[in-house]
Amino acid sequence: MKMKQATFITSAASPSQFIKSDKPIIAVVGKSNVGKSSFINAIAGQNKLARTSDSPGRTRLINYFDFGTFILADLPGYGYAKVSKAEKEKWGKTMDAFFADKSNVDFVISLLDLRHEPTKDDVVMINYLHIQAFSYFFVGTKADKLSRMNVGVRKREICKFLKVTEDKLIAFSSVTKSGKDEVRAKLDEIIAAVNEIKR
Ligand SMILES: Nc1nc2c(ncn2[C@@H]2O[C@H](COP(=O)(O)OP(=O)(O)OP(=O)(O)O)[C@@H](O)[C@H]2O)c(=O)[nH]1
Ligand SMILES: [Mg+2]
Repeated sequence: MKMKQATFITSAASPSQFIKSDKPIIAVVGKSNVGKSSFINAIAGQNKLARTSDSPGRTRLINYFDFGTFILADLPGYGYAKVSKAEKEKWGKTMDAFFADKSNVDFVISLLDLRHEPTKDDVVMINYLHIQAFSYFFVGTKADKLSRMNVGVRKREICKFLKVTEDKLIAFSSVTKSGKDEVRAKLDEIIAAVNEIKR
């Protein structure tokens, strides 16, 4: 994939600020701290495009990034216990509004921590995507924290747990950039498919 330098487009705090585009809009979802912003930076090959943080709940808005041939939307993470009830409700409403209108999103990348079994919140999110008939694939983050053998083991276990075939999950590390070529190849496929539909 030839890729121009990715750029920040805008942040959306509410539905009126969601963007529309002729380019495929690909949403990155996952629990707080799973590595969504780091993933976006790794794909862009830029360290400071999306803000990352050691403390979960950093990304509170939908942040959009233009990758030239497609747009990535960095969604606020779910499942962060220390967020207030009011804030959780606001998050839920924003997400519902985002996914309710198919012109907001063409494809979803669901990030899971490769080291662990998907959480209850992960399962809720994935079921939601499934029921709403979204197209998605999985990225297992923090692969650098596992041995090579365990990457394979965890990949198989998570796919079994989710009842999906292994081609649906790419093991990834924002630290070593392992899995980046695979993700880019997958993105190429998605972009071609979405453009076919959008045209
Ligand atoms: N070792 C390792 N650490 C990672 C990886 N990806 C992210 N991290 C670390 O995990 C923490 C959270 O990363 P973020 O990218 O900010 O996570 P996020 O999903 O955007 O979090 P929120 O915005 O809070 O929802 C940071 O300390 C990152 O450095 C990875 O592939 N390997
Ligand atoms: Mg983030």
